[in-house]
Amino acid sequence: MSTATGRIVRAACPHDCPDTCAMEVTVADGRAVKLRGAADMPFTHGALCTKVAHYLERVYSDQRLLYPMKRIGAKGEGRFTRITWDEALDTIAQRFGAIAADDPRAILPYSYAGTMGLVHSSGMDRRFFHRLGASLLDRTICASAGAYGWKATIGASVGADPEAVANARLILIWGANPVVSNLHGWRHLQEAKRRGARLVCIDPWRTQTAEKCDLHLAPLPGSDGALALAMMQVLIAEDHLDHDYVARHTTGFAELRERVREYTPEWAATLTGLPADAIRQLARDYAAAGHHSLIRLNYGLNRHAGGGMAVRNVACLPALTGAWRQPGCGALLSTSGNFPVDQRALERPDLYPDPARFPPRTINMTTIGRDLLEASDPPIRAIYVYNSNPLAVAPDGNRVRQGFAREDLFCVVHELFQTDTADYADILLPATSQLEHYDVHTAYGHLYALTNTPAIAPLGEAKPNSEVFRLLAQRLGFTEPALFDSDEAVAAAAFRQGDPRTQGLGGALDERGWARLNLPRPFAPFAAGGFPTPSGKCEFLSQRLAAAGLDPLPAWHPPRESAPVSPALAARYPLALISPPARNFLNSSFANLPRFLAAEGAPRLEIHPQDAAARGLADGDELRIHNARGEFRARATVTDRVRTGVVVSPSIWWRKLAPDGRNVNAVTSDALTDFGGGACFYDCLVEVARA
Ligand SMILES: Nc1nc2c(c(=O)[nH]1)N[C@H]1C(S)=C(S)[C@@H](COP(=O)(O)OP(=O)(O)OC[C@H]3O[C@@H](n4cnc5c(=O)[nH]c(N)nc54)[C@H](O)[C@@H]3O)O[C@H]1N2
Ligand SMILES: Nc1nc2c(c(=O)[nH]1)N[C@H]1C(S)=C(S)[C@@H](COP(=O)(O)OP(=O)(O)OC[C@H]3O[C@@H](n4cnc5c(=O)[nH]c(N)nc54)[C@H](O)[C@@H]3O)O[C@H]1N2
Ligand SMILES: [Mo]
Repeated sequence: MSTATGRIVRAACPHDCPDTCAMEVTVADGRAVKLRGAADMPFTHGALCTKVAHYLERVYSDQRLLYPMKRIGAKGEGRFTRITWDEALDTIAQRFGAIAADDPRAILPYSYAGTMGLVHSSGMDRRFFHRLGASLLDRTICASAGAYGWKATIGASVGADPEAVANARLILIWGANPVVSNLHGWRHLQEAKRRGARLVCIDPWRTQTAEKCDLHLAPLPGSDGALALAMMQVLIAEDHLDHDYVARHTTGFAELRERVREYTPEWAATLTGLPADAIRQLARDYAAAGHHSLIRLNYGLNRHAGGGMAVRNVACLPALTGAWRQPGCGALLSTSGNFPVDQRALERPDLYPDPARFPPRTINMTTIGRDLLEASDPPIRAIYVYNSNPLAVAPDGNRVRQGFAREDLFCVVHELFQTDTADYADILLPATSQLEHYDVHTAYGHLYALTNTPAIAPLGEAKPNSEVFRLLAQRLGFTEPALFDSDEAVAAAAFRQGDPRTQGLGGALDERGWARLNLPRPFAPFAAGGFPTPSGKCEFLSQRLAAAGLDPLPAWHPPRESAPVSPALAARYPLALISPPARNFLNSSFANLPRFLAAEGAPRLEIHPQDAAARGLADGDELRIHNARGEFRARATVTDRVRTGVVVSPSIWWRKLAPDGRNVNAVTSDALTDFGGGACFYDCLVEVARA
């Protein structure tokens, strides 16, 4: 398409967000001059969020890395000198080759979701590291606990159709802040509200979302599992059940009834900090909505020691009332399981060279600090970071920093910007932005696949992830054709051949950049059961959990750092700290650019007036937030948006841009969740004092 003022290119937002927007980029004389949300893409609906509406400021930022560099200062100092791509690639290939000759598992790829594109986040990168025989990375830092709990119950990451939610009469927004982190999903929730639905927000913090709901319930962090158990207890004890749905489409109801018998609202009241009456009323309201209720979860409730079980407990609720029967009703955590991604074809785990000599070794990305310092057999000798900024985002940040500071660690960072992590690189490589490379996207908050067509040439000497791996494969003497596929060929392998959900979408994807999966509209996946579990039912009782040595039934898994579990710790560090997304940052992305820094101001800590008074703190005070793991500084916002006993620090700030060179992850722990080996970012006790 072209217009008088330029050519229009169809793109996709690369960022880690449920909304995965379709974008239109206007290009004139080789420069992107305008970027907006695609008006014809139903979910994007012509609008972008406060961050990506200004994506061109990111693309053309004077902070962009434009050529390869090598370190000349100490690790962490951030002093580099320009080198050629040949020198950079030769150095990496030589070091990787030498280490691999001893044991390739001493090399670790480290990546998450800087881009969610399949080619550049789970395509050529995976193929290269599989062929190298490097350590495998378990990508747990965000959603693995909740995904595990959900899948144990429902079977796959499939739920209510996000475009049909206006059909619901009662919506529980649970551990989610859609105004900030799912803006386009919020549009549909608002539509439900306009049509008379009642919105209830369940969040320890009075967020912008909570303010727009009819009711806000503020449970203590990590107590959602107890709240959901008590709701089940009321539904069952008062017989608010869809008996037909329960009989036909669930397993283990009798065992569940037995299990929840004692989990009364009175029991949950002390754990959640909510009045028993409010819990009972919530359950009765949920029952009264019948088949027309929706639970919109996000991952806020899964960043706790019991986060996997909490999501499982919540996921049981709609099968009790039969709410899955109605389109847009039931529950929604992620839609990603609707996309028939062919991981074996994309990632080629079969390229792993010698499993007999080097049995595959997996490193959990959440414990990267500990692993860099302590892993043996073999120790990590080299790390290649791309699509991630672990120095800012990984928990137990002091140990992460110590790990990356190891003089004997060979560190490659491929980045658009000189992040906190980049400062520790031996070789720092410049990456392309989304406007400079080709990719294909699925989504976790809607049902559309997207294609991203490059709009402009790479800036400076920037290269896409895939290209660097092709060049390294060549230098290491690898010959497998899969390591040299073009980006378009990798993308073509992304979806399972012959799956009806993606059959025939290619044309629309090429021309228009987006296409809805071939699914009924509206899509009510479990209206007649058919859960993708081993039993084909919603599994109150899970044989798979039993086989894994886990409790097969819903249960109460308390937060690790809480008064009941760790009274001595809670006496020293009485405040529960959560650090959810700041509206103008995307994890640590955008947190280096002037517009977004100005909008967020400074690192802040919200604290209740009573907790502030008890410590002699006033609004605007510079605070020291600390526990046994570390400390960071933030400015006090004294507000009743948080309940007593809870403090909130919107995140994720770059540590080097903070006056003390630290951020919130100095105090978070690298403990793992009950299911899925996830991170416990919001399971964190601290004390606060004036700095
Ligand atoms: N603007 C913006 N958007 C984003 C992101 C961003 O950084 N900025 N990040 C993206 C990413 S990677 C993700 S994973 C998603 C995250 O999106 P969400 O999962 O929605 O984000 P979270 O902040 O983790 O959790 C949402 C809410 O859960 C609340 N919460 C914390 N602990 C608990 C608890 O124990 N129980 C309950 N009920 N609620 C709790 C928090 O206060 C927060 O308001 O958003 C994506 N979108
Ligand atoms: N305290 C606390 N910590 C948290 C969270 C929290 O809520 N509180 N949230 C957690 C969650 S949900 C998540 S998902 C993680 C997020 O952790 P990350 O996925 O590491 O997210 P970002 O901080 O956005 O870092 C992504 C980096 O990838 C780079 N990048 C973007 N595109 C490309 C590309 O094409 N190629 C290359 N090579 N690089 C690229 C970006 O410039 C950016 O620096 O953080 C977790 N950490
Ligand atoms: Mo995330």
